[in-house]
Amino acid sequence: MAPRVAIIGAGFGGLCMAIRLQREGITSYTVFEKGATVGGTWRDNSYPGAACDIPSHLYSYSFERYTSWTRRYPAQSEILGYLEHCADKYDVRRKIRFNTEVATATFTGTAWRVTTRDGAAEDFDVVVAAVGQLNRPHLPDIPGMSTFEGVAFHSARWNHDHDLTGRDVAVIGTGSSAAQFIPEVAKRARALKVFQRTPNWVIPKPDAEFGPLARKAFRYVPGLQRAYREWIYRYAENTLYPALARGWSTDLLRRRALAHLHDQVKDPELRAKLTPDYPPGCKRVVIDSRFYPALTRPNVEVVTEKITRIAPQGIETADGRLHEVGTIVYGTGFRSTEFLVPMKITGRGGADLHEQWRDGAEAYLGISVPNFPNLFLLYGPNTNLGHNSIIFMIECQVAHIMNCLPYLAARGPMEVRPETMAAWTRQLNRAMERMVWGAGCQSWYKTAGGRITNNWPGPTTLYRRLTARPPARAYRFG
Ligand code: N01
Repeated sequence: MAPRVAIIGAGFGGLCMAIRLQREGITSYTVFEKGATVGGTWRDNSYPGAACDIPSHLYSYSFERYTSWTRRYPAQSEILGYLEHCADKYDVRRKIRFNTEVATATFTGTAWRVTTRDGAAEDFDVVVAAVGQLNRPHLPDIPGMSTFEGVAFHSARWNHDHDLTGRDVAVIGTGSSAAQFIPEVAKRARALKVFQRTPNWVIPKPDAEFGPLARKAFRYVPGLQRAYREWIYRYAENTLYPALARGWSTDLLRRRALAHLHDQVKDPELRAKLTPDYPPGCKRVVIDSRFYPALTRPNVEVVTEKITRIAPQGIETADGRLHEVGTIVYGTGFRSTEFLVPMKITGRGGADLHEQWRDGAEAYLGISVPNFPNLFLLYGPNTNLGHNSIIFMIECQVAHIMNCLPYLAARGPMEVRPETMAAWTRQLNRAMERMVWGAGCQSWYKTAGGRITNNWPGPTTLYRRLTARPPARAYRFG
């Protein structure tokens, strides 16, 4: 009998899992989705200018080539359209329970009992958690935040009812999200103050619309889409990855970013503010061509003084200035190291997943956790990338889980062996040593204790090989 599978989340990961099951004829699955539509982070991040900085043809499933991409880098609305298209084409939408948030998952010895916030409970053989790494907004802990008398919101919960036209606006944060919405806010606001704590390395995003000829070619020339996708993938793997591994292209990346800064920012004082003092790639490189020009507009000021307090009228900085604004947008990122929070996941013998992960989340292949049989993670610990498409990683993970299903169906619940997990962690730590992420910067890749729990330190080709290995030796059964 086919296993009963609970999938948590209907973003890129959850949909990929559902589609693979559906295509293999396994229909005994349910997708739990807390929101009202598919899309996950691409549904939640609807801020003006939201787009992907990975090219459309690579930021999509390998099995679902799409002829509707209108540009090299997809806008958020296009990605959502793509995911809606996939949900319909593969007929998985009817298996999704929308507005249904999973509260707990408990291993009973033979099955997983999944309960939802509305109190309903149901048993499954397998749980696939596909909630992503960037699903919970991080709001900073700045004194006085609650006293602010204007309108404040986080970039992932954009207040579309609040028109910014003619207003005095502050943006806190200058990561990849802020870099995308700052140009849009700058166009509308009377005055915009950008509070930058740490400058980022920024490289250009060579975006362009596909002309009618290119779109026709992608539609009708056999193999063109596949070849184009392969080319982008290889390019990222062979030029960007070595920069993150402190290899041959490190200096190239630095020079590219500095040249971009010099081209777009002529004022030496502003340029100095925007020049990072840590190696490129240590924090996620921002890929954007519109960010710097927005910062040079006459109505925009980049503030680098430390924020000391939020006052009713605005933001106070360490130099004693009060920056009066009526709107604060928090572009302050996500609670990225708190995997699977706020769900309570209880494994064999009452093991609590978050207790087990108190020093940082870890999972074999980023997928399986000792003491948690038949629980699989998509986009789990140490599977994020700084250089290539996360959809590639998700497809590797789904393939691994699909390989596991016949084993657990035949031999009972499967759980990664403790010695496999220990060897995995050792290898990961060794590989991590050469990566640039440890080079003295703070980033969302790390826990407060400095452990890198989010990123995959190898080439993605290696990850594909490792996840494709037959699972029997790594797991124990029953
Ligand atoms: O978040 P971030 P993000 N006081 O964590 C600042 C993905 N993404 O939403 O650097 C002052 O990168 C913080 O400062 P610092 C992508 O992977 C993908 O922008 O910590 N400032 C930083 O500037 C990306 O990396 C796409 O010193 C404070 C900012 O807030 C990830 O999402 C598009 C502060 C947070 O930056 C997250 O990006 C967009 C404080 N107390 C995003 N606390 C694609 O195109 C935080 N900050 C695929």
